[in-house]
Amino acid sequence: MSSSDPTVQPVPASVVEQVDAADVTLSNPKRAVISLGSSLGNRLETLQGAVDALEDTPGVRVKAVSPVYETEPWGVDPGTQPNYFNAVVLIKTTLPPSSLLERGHAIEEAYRRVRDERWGPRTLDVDIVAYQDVVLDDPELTLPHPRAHERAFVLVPWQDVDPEAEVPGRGPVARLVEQVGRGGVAARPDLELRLPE
Ligand code: PH2
Ligand code: MG
Ligand code: MG
Repeated sequence: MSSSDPTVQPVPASVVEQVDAADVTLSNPKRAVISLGSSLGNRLETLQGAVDALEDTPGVRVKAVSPVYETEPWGVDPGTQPNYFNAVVLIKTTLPPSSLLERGHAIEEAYRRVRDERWGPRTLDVDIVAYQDVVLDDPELTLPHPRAHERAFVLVPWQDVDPEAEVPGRGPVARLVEQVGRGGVAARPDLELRLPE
């Protein structure tokens, strides 16, 4: 049925406005991509806890959870830190990026993450990798994540859950995976994260 269908009556402007306003807060969720990492404690349990905590967040629905990868710590001298478990989660959310960031930090806190060393080992890291196609350079939050496009531990699981994905401003995830390679990123098919019901 097209809008020129003579049986379709025009909707009064006031109703259109109300519907639009409701749309923004309730029925117009945004896509976001979250990277999870853990290198201390029970890494798998921690990642599952983070997935569940995201789903328990009002205004967040977890749509997909990637396979688990065991990854060499990036950004530090080889052999000086334990390996990470990494995964990527696709969500739909009505939260703005700043609230999502806050929630990510609260989930990290729940796992008693201490931030003493940049790129030090951590029980849990929750990073917003991308939010829709938003490009944002704010001191609090850079979108997309400023290093996502060069990190196989983000790109490889992201490609698994969304093969067509693009890093806003950087190009297709599949091409970036080709560029950075899969070194230091090993699938752990013996491990699995559950998609919350
Ligand atoms: N996170 C970092 C620094 N280095 N290396 C791996 N393999 N996985 C991570 O999640 C990771 C890292 C800072 O957030
Ligand atoms: Mg990080
Ligand atoms: Mg972080």
